[in-house]
Amino acid sequence: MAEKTVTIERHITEKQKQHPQATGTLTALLYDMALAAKMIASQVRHAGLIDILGAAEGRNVYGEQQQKLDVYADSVIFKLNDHTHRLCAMVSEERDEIIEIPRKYGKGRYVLLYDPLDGSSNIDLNVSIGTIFSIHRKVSTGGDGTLEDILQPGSRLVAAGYVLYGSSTMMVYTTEQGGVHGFTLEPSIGEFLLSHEDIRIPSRATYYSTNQGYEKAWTHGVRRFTKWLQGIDGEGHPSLGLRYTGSLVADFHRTLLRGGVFYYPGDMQQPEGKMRLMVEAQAIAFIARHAGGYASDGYGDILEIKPHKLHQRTPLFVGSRDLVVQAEHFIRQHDQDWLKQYLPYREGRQDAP
Ligand code: P6P
Repeated sequence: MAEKTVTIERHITEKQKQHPQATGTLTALLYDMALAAKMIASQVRHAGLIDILGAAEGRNVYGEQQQKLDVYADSVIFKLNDHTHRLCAMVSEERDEIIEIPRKYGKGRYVLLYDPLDGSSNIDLNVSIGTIFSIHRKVSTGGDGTLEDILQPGSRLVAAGYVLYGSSTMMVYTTEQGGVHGFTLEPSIGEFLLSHEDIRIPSRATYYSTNQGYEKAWTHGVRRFTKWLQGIDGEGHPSLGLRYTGSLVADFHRTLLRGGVFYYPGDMQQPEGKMRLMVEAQAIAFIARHAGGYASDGYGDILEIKPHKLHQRTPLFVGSRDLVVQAEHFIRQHDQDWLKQYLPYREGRQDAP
């Protein structure tokens, strides 16, 4: 745990000073994501009460038109970023198309990709939910952002992070310079304070995390991998406990801090899996890599996948490197039929079957 009192703003600014060529644009972008996190957290905190306190005609306690929280979170992030002249485009899990920067505002040289409120189906169960974001550098020559600027491999990301709305609100971010840092919101002063400096995934795993309710549909290799994690199949691996919340950010955050592996595999019904490559998996994989971990789709490094469509899905195995590599071994050994279905989709030679 950190001893000194450092706000996220000061941390981001001090990191920027280490790069004289930095213009401060990325710093301001990250700062705005921290502001969005505070605004979304304030609504998430009393989400469960809106139904109790909400006015009869569907308005919330402040007389505002009651919005679904994920729509609200999406609009907060959009409105904080559409006019800042820092972005040339945005991509949201909530919207089918590329989000253009309104004509009246100047275009910048970054692209912001985000899942505004991941796991929102858990809100009325009071289970932790999260926001996921990542930032690519513009590569095309024109002013407006294009698919070329967006469909870049995760290895080219400039920054990525998530916000976890849990027992406390935490924001975790990393940049291309490396280092993964966690900040906990002190609500009484509205500041994110450094609480987890330079997070490294522990080499000793504690949990595995997956929805084992789908085991019947899993491929043989994924089932063998799961038995190996439980210490049932194969010699020598200590059996791990199972933890699963059904909220990616919460399950990944635990994996980041305690070690282990989270996985949402592809299967023969849905070879491409469920996770969105551009607005979920790339960010998670970038953070995992900078914390000494690894993220794979079961075939190879998530960060090396060349995206071919905006809402492309991917299987996801992420956490302690040795465990994720072991998953790849089991899949290579036992799941050639699944690979034959999935690889054409991964390479953009065919859409999801
Ligand atoms: P399942 C939430 O809907 C989500 O996208 C992730 O946050 C989570 O990891 C996954 O889906 C849960 O899916 O099928 O286990 O409910």
